[in-house]
Amino acid sequence: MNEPILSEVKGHVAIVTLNRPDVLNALSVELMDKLIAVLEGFDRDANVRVIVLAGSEKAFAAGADIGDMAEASFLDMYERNNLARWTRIKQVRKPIIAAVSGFCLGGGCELAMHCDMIVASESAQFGQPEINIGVMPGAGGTQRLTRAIGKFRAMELILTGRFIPAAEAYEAGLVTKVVAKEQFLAEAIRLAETIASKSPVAARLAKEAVLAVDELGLTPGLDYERKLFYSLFATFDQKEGMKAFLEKRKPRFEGK
Ligand code: DAK
Repeated sequence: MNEPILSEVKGHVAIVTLNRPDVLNALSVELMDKLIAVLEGFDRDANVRVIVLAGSEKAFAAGADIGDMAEASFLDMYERNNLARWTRIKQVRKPIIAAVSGFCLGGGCELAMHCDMIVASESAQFGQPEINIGVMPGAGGTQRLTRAIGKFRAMELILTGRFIPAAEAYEAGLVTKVVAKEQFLAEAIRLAETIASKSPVAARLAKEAVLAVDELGLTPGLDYERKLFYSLFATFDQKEGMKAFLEKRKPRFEGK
């Protein structure tokens, strides 16, 4: 009942759910540790090809647990080394789709931005309201939000703490798609199933190449992409995918 992370596997899709409804899924240390363990477990599980990370209809997550931080000193925060936890989420190699409804704020928004796609319900609200409690984003919000929506919009959200509705987040480029409130989880799972029907090894390498855009300039990025592309010719899935096309049948990808 009090388990902060729930998970299940349907076919090749793992569904991970944040479960602290009383506090709008505030990201406690315990929740984060369990979330990382579950994500890393699915990353190793050969049957799982795509992960959906969801909250509830009311909240994806309203941020880090303020109760955990309110009395912390500089040294407490430094010693906790929370950033190492977030780095482990960044290192998950399988595609992760955030299924977002309701509040998606602070660390919650940063968690959604660690995912590879965001499916939002029309009732979702995004924001980095840390400024309202005397701090600023600490898990990548200044960097990832700015990359997603540009300096001038990110600056306004981060400096005012304003929440934006799903439609505005979509228009700004933060969100993959917006769907009716009743549909957000089903739609995220549908998208995951579509991706899971492709070659899982090609999907993982494509994710790696897209994420490299944040680290590399254009020429090294193109070189990196080309090397990953060539490496796929060592896989069964490339042979199967191209053969199936020529034989006018559906491919049977095996992830090898
Ligand atoms: N932490 C703890 N409890 C929270 C919470 C949070 N972030 N957000 C909501 N709650 C709790 C409320 O205290 C309340 O608990 P009870 O009073 O019922 O015991 C319950 O959830 C329901 O909330 P409200 O009564 O406030 O509900 P409303 O609908 O009136 O308002 C709200 C919803 C989302 C607008 C409001 O709850 C709110 O403003 N929440 C705080 C949002 C926020 O400031 N988020 C940013 C937190 S700071 C780091 C990485 C990341 C971070 C920090 C460090 N490192 C790598 C070092 C991230 C920091 C943050 O996210």
